[in-house]
Amino acid sequence: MSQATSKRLSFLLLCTLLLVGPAQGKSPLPAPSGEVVLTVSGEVGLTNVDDEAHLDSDMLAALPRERLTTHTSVTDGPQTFEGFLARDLLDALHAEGERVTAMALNDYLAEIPVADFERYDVLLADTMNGERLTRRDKGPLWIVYPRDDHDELQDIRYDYRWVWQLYRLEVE
Ligand SMILES: Nc1nc2c(c(=O)[nH]1)N[C@H]1C(S)=C(S)[C@@H](COP(=O)(O)O)O[C@H]1N2
Ligand SMILES: [Mo]
Repeated sequence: MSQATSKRLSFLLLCTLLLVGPAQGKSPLPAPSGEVVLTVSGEVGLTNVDDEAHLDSDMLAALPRERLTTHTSVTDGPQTFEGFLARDLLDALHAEGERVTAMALNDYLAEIPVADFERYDVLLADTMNGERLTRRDKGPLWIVYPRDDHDELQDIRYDYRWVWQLYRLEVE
């Protein structure tokens, strides 16, 4: 099987898993065919490498796309982000836990209650103002809260959860 064919196939498999949803029970996640962007470990129902979910950009692109415009604590003026909801990712992987530890390429980490993702449309953004976030600048993924929509999110207690250069989530 050519690489393009197997890439296409794993993409279709993931779409099927996402569409069929949790009712179907545990099914193996297809192996990533491209560079791994995000790894989810811990209490995840669907895994593909040992007991972790290793996700490439095609697999992440299969999640419903969301857009969010908000101020941030590190930029001037509102910015428009695109990506997928943290909630949709955890649902798609059948991940169940109380909190996630979000880990960044620069060794920063933050603990985030999963309740945040249920209460708010928290985005795992891969673009800002139409430009893909690169590892040099806040990429591959940036956790973005809908700060402008909820007064309580405009608070230092939430700012530290906006992990940029996100590459790993541990669900506990
Ligand atoms: N990858 C990464 N994400 C991060 C941080 C960091 O050092 N590295 N700092 C956090 C903290 S403590 C805050 S308050 C916000 C804003 O950080 P800044 O104001 O220091 O730029 O980003 C958060 N996300
Ligand atoms: Mo901070």
